[in-house]
Amino acid sequence: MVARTLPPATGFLTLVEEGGGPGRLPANPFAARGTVTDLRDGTAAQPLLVRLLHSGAPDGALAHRDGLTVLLAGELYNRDELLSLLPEGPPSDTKPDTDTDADAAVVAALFERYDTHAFRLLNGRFAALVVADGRAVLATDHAGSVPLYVKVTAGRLLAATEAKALRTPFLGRPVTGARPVRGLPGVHQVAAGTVLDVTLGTGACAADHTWQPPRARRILPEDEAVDTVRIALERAVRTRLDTTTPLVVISGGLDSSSVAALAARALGHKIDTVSMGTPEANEFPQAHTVAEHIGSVHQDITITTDELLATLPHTVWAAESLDPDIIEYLLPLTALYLRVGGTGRRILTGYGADIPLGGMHREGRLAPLDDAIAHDMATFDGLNEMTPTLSAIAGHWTTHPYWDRDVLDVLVPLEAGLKSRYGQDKWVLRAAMGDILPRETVLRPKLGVHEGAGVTSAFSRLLTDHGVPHEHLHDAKQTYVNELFDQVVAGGAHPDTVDVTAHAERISKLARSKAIR
Ligand code: IOT
Ligand code: MG
Repeated sequence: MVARTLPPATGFLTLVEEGGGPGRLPANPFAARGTVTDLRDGTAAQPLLVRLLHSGAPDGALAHRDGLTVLLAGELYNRDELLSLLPEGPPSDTKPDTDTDADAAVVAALFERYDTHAFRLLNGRFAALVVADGRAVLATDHAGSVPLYVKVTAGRLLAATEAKALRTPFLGRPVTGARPVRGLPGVHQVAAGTVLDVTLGTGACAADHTWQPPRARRILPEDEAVDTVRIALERAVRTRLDTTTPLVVISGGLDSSSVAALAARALGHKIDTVSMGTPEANEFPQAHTVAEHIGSVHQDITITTDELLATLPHTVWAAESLDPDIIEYLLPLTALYLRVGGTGRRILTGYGADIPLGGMHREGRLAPLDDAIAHDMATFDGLNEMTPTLSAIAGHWTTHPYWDRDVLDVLVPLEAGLKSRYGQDKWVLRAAMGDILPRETVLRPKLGVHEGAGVTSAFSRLLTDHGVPHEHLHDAKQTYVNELFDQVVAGGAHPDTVDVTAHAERISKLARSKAIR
């Protein structure tokens, strides 16, 4: 079998019509790069038009079973567990020359048995659609890490992994349990860890949670906590690897270095690592320490401030996020993905570790630390910080082991005293990785991606240089991001056509006039 680096599909756009007119898919381009294939599927009563975004082997993205069609973008990380629930063995629908246990086929078999509850069983990074018996069921993974958008009217449903793909004139009805998208009337985002059950005839929707972040905290002895974290993370990294050489984006900090070290150990051969810096700041020496320690083939990439800022529109275009802080975190990663080269790489990151571990929270007291964790776990939905589209604009697929469902179920509920201990933040992770990372990496304090590479200063300076007063900086960044969103997501403009400097000038004028008032 040919090594499959990327999932069978990394995105989709689909139209389901009750009664089945000929129907047409909107022609909006995806931000994600890849081969696009249009297919007609479903039944005569419920024809399904599908535009798949894939890397050359889309067969596994669709599965059928007794009048049921499953469409899946992304991948599952607990296939073995799931297959153990299917005593009749692996699903048979797929062609003999493809994986017999293609993820979509596993979902189809589980759906037949468990209906929507099937999605409570899955640990993965996916957006899915199931069409059966007058219903269209849409689901995201526990973290909504592959965004999923929908537009519904009686008898018709459009769904896509990018909101911009759903720019169409027809008016959608309000969708219960899903968030409206700015500037795209009728378009809603399916919530994280949610399954949305749509009755096609009426367009009525019912949402149900498949996962929620734990609120209770577990008290564990140090050793047990450390072992549990190590085992969970090891499994999450292992299931995210295939037979190809992965690329791990490392900052030289604890989170990403841990992923790289575990990946290198799991594969038993050299992996690739890369880190980015700007001419103003970088953490290259720290990254080199890690690369040498784990024996990776390492590359440094320096990205100029101008190049970084020029990527702002691409970051909003890819992430479809309206949060200026998130855009700031994602900006250097977008620029890095655009520069790593190669085709269709499988990229692992340390993204998200700081959320369940409270790594961005810099004071030792436990109550505010646990509050910050509870708050961040309750507010991540819709920020799209984990979206695979960020790297898909360069044709790559990312996956984030710390946001594996089972890793979160270990990390989030650990009592705060295991996260902040002996004067160290993220103590339990440091202790769990002590034997496979250099001592200085294990002891390094946290630097955010936006700090280590001098990114905050770049975005801020773009605005302050144009006269935005400091006290209006955050507001100005919000307006800046909103307007970018209006152009490249809601407006359908290509990010290359956006002049970031002219945009900054306009926003600055606005901010200055506000400051005067
Ligand atoms: P940070 O933890 O610095 O970076 C996230 C990941 O991006 C790293 O684990 C690493 O894989 C990659 N990365 C960062 N810097 C570099 C670099 N210079 N070169 C190569 N790869 C790099 C923000 C942050 O500080 O990221 N993200 C936090 C918090 C998110 C907040 N979101 C929320 N509250 N909803 C995080 O947990 O990742
Ligand atoms: Mg981190």
